[in-house]
Amino acid sequence: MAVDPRPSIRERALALGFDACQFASAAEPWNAGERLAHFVQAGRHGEMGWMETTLARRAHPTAMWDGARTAIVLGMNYGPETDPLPQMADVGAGYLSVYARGDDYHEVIKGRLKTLAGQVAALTGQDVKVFVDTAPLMEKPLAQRAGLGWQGKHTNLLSRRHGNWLFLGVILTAAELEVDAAEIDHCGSCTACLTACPTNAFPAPYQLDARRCLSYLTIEFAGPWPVEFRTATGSRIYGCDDCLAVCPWNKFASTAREGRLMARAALVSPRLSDLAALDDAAFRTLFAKNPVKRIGRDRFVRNVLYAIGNSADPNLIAAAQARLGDESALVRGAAVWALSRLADTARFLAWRNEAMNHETDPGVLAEWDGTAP
Ligand code: B12
Ligand code: SF4
Ligand code: SF4
Repeated sequence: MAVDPRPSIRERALALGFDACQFASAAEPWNAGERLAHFVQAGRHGEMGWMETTLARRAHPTAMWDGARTAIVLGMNYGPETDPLPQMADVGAGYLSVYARGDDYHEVIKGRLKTLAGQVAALTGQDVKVFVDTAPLMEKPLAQRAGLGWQGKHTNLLSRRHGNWLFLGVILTAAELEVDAAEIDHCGSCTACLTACPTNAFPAPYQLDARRCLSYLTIEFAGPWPVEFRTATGSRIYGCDDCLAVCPWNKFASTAREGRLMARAALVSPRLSDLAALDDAAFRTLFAKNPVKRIGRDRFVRNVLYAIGNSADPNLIAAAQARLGDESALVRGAAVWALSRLADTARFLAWRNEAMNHETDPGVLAEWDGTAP
């Protein structure tokens, strides 16, 4: 391999729509595997049993493919047009995380990674393997090693160039290519992501307990949630962006240039009443080619009903009532919970109106103890 293939690989990656393409050793040892083992031993993966069963292969790229020498790490920017968090003020609307508002990124990235991998194989004459998310490979530490960014205190990879909105994908190759310098940590004394988390999911900076994370609960967790998290989820019905969105490095972020990752209008602030009424066919149609489809209708409607319970909007009582006879026990249980929450709200409003009618001292409103009228 007389000519350095990296500039050509990078150029092709950018032409395929990736926003970053850098190189790291796939063979050098690291401590990420031990940290992953600690995460799993502490039970922080919750019901994601596949993390346990693939632990040995996940520990290091060579544990999965001992021929791997270089990792080509790709990033694709999915930056939103505006800060998404203010959208949660819209009572009656559900909040889908930014990554789930367009086409499924696995589908967007996979084909392009394969195309690029074919080109890498042709340029280097060496074997390649392609990974995006579902394969047992730790993408974030590889991306930090390749200099794409650093793992922040919220454990995601962020960069000075793209902020927090970057999907990752990896190609492993048997070719020994020159590598880029690893990125260093630029979090400094900031703790914005840690304090923004609505469920205190960070036992320490740089560590996440997935069992407390709303992204895990809304997407990965199959059953009824502990009540503590039902109230904390607010209107978040798929994923969560709080720790990403509050990060000050987003001031350097730009809007996604890949049209398929941009938000579909129907998935920004969708009405909770419409979502609660989705049957399986309507759910599949609304979320065609979108990542939400993966969790299935029942789990999604469970999330919607928790959000309805949190809405404090008596207009949503009918939407929850309509689910009391649902075929899914998970959905029925969530509907009962939503109605009990809304009943509290309705009783409070009735009590407040009563108090107002009697020209009661407004200070009395602070005395509501949940029992009157
Ligand atoms: C499992 C998983 C989840 C789980 C667990 C998340 C997690 N932080 O691990 C859940 C379901 C909660 C999840 C949520 C999300 N995910 Co996810 N997820 C994954 C997956 C499949 C594996 C990640 C993994 O191995 N986790 C295990 C832990 C142990 O690994 P880790 O975070 O790297 O752990 C490091 C730190 O704990 C650190 N550490 C531990 N102790 C200490 C101490 C010190 C001092 C230091 C410095 C470091 C340190 O070292 C560990 C090893 O690097 C990856 C894809 C992949 N194959 O890598 C996507 C991935 C991480 N997810 C992604 C996304 C987008 C998300 C969400 C933003 C989606 C959303 N909006 O809801 C949230 C973010 C939540 C969060 N704060 O992390 C992207 C992240 C892209 C990026 N720029 O980082 C990935 C890479 C998918 C992709 N291909 O783009 N996810
Ligand atoms: S995604 Fe949400 S719940 Fe999960 S750690 Fe970040 S802020 Fe907390
Ligand atoms: S919010 Fe602050 S601590 Fe968290 S990742 Fe961003 S810079 Fe680091």
